[in-house]
Amino acid sequence: MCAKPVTKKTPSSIKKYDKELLNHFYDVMSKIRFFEQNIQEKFLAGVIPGFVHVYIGEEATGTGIMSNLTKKDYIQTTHRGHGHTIAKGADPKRMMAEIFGKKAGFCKGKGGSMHIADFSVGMLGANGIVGGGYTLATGSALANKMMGKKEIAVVFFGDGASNRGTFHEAANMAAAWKLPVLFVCENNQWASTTPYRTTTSVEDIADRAQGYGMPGVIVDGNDVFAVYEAAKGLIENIRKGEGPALLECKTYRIGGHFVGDPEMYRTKEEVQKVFTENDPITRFETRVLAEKVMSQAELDEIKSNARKIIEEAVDFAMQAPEPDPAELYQDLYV
Ligand SMILES: Cc1ncc(C[n+]2csc(CCOP(=O)(O)OP(=O)(O)O)c2C)c(N)n1
Repeated sequence: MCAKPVTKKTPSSIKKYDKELLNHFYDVMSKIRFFEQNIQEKFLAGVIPGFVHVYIGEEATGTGIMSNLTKKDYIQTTHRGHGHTIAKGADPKRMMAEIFGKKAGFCKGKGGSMHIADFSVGMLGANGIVGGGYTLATGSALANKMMGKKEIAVVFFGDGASNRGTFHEAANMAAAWKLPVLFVCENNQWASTTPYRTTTSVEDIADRAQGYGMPGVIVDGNDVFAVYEAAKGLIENIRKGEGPALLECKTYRIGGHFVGDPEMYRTKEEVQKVFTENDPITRFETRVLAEKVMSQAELDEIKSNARKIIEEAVDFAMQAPEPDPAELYQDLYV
C-alpha cells in the first residue's frame, strides 16, 4: 500500500526558471486561450460543424505537464483536448482545419474536434468516449516497455471520467506491471452539469492511487509552476522504471460543458469569481511581473505573436477546401 497522496505546493520562488521555459509557458497558454476563443466565436456563428468543448481556464495543467515531455512521449486526451494537442506541439493550422471539417485537417476533416490525432508529436488521439483513453495509454506504455524505450505515456481525464471502470482496470494493470504511465486527472469540478462532489466517493481523486499501490499527488492546476514541478518529479520516477503515478490537478471549467451550453446548473457569479481570482494566465502574468523574471513588453510580444499564429490558423481553415465526397469511405479501417 502506498502512502496518502501529497499536495505539491507552488515553488517559493520562480527566479531559478530559465527564460526559455517561462516564454514557453506563456506562449503555449496564450495560444490555447486564443485558439479556444476563436473556436467559440466561429462555432456560435455557425461556421464549425458538430460539437465543441473548450479548455478555457485549464491551460496551466496541459502546459505544465507537456513541458516535461518530448515529442516521442505519448499522450491520450479527451473530448476537451485542443489545449493538450497544442501543448504537445501539433500544428494549429491543421487542428483548426480538422475542427472546421476541412480536408487539410489531421484526419482529413472526418474526425472533428473530438477526434484529432497527430502521431508525429506523440499525440495518439482525443476521444469522444469519456474514459476511453486509459487503456489505450496503458497499452502504449506496455509497448514502450516491451521495446525497451524510455518514453512514457500520459493520459488526461476529467473528474467525471475518474468514475469509469476503465480507470480502475487500467490503473491496476499499469501498477501490477510497473508500466510507464502518468494518469492525470483534471478535476475541473464539473462533469457536464454535475458537480463532482455529488458523484464521487472520495474527497480527492488522487486518494484512489493508494488502492493501486501507486503514488498520488494533488496540485493547484491553475498554477503552471506547481503543475510543472509536480509532474516533473513523478515523470522522473516513471522514466526510472518505478511504475505509474496519479496526478490530480484541481482546476475549474470556466466555459460551459460545450459551446452554447445555457449553464442552468450554476450561477454566472460563480464563474466570474474564478475568472477574476484564479485565471491561470492572469496568475502567471501577475507572478512573473512581481518577481521581475519577465517584463510587460516581453509578455505583450509573446501574446501578440500567439494571437497572430491562431488568427492565421483560422484564415487557413476558412479558406481550406472541403473534403471530396468520393473519399467518404476511405481511411475507415487501417
Ligand atoms: C462513455 C461516455 N459516457 C457519457 C458520455 C457523455 N459525456 C460527454 S462529456 C461528459 C462529462 C465528462 O466529464 P469529465 O470527465 O469531468 O470531463 P470534463 O467535460 O469536465 O472535461 C459526458 C457524461 C460520453 N461521451 N461517453
